[in-house]
Amino acid sequence: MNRKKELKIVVLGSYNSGKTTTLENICQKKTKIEYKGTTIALDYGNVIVADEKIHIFGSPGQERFEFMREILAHKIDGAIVVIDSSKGLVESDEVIIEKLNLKDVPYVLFANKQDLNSCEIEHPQLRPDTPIIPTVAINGQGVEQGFLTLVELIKNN
Ligand SMILES: Nc1nc2c(ncn2[C@@H]2O[C@H](COP(=O)(O)OP(=O)(O)OP(=O)(O)O)[C@@H](O)[C@H]2O)c(=O)[nH]1
Ligand SMILES: [Mg+2]
Repeated sequence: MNRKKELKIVVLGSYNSGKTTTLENICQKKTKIEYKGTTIALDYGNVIVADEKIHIFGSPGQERFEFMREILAHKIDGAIVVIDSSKGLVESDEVIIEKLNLKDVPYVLFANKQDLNSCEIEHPQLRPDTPIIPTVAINGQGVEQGFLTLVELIKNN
């Protein structure tokens, strides 16, 4: 059977950076599992781009759900790392970036919460060609364009 490959993308990043809000902007169909406003298991949504289905999993940011991030990041085609620009790159973001580099997974960085005061985003492990996309997930600014940048990156990988 000639079945098209479907892509799997995961949304990673530190606690409260805006991962769930970002996923809600990308996907027409979505669901989330939260307790008191924080993701406790995962978010899931999908979207069709150029006739191709893309599955998107949003990870929980809390440290106690590290095991869930490992499960969700299994066999991914690409990743969005959502950073809270008012805090900059925090330690858990650095761990995520190092793991993505090791696995050689294409990824983009969403420098989210651009409506707040932003810090500089720099880290020696960050590949110099990493797309850094300024976003405001609460109103969708930059999100779709950033997502399509990642899809393009995956296609050219
Ligand atoms: N000002 C501002 N607030 C935002 C932005 N994006 C998200 N938020 C807010 O930040 C808070 C956390 O957003 P979530 O999308 O739940 O963040 P998360 O990364 O999924 O959080 P966890 O699942 O707990 O790690 C919410 O109150 C959002 O409304 C943004 O671009 N600007
Ligand atoms: Mg969340």
